[in-house]
Amino acid sequence: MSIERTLSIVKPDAVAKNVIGEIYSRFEKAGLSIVAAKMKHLTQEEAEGFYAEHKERPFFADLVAFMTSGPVVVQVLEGEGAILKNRDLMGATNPKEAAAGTIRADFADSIDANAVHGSDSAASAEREVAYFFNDNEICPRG
Ligand code: IDP
Repeated sequence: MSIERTLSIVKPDAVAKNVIGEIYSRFEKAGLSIVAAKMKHLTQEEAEGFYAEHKERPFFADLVAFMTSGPVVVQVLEGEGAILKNRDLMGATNPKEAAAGTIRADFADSIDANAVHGSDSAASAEREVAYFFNDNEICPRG
């Protein structure tokens, strides 16, 4: 396994529940480092662009409405096998199907409001990190 970077988002439901720190703690305890972070309230255009691959899906409008409903925290996680490790920490998309102890099992209420986003492949991670961060905003651990 090699050192990877992945894009993570603490979604509006988790920000509203005041569990940013608890979610960050899970990343760090799993050996992932937060190497870039920002809080922002996504615009309609930013959310639509980020989820462009889902444009034709029936849930697209709801997804964009949810992601723009309040502030999010966007971060780059770095570490050994970071992409898969973060997906394992998150749990299944639908929290009802998420394994016990995962972020979505513990903090998500529904498939719409499911607490976190994480890149699902190396190609997605590269696109998604670049979507939110310039190279000079990323502070790798040396
Ligand atoms: P992921 O976030 O686990 O990678 P994706 O399939 O990439 O899941 O879907 C992106 C987001 O779209 C999900 O996190 C969820 O919020 C939303 N979503 C996915 N499938 C559905 C659905 O069937 N109904 C409503 N929302 C959905």
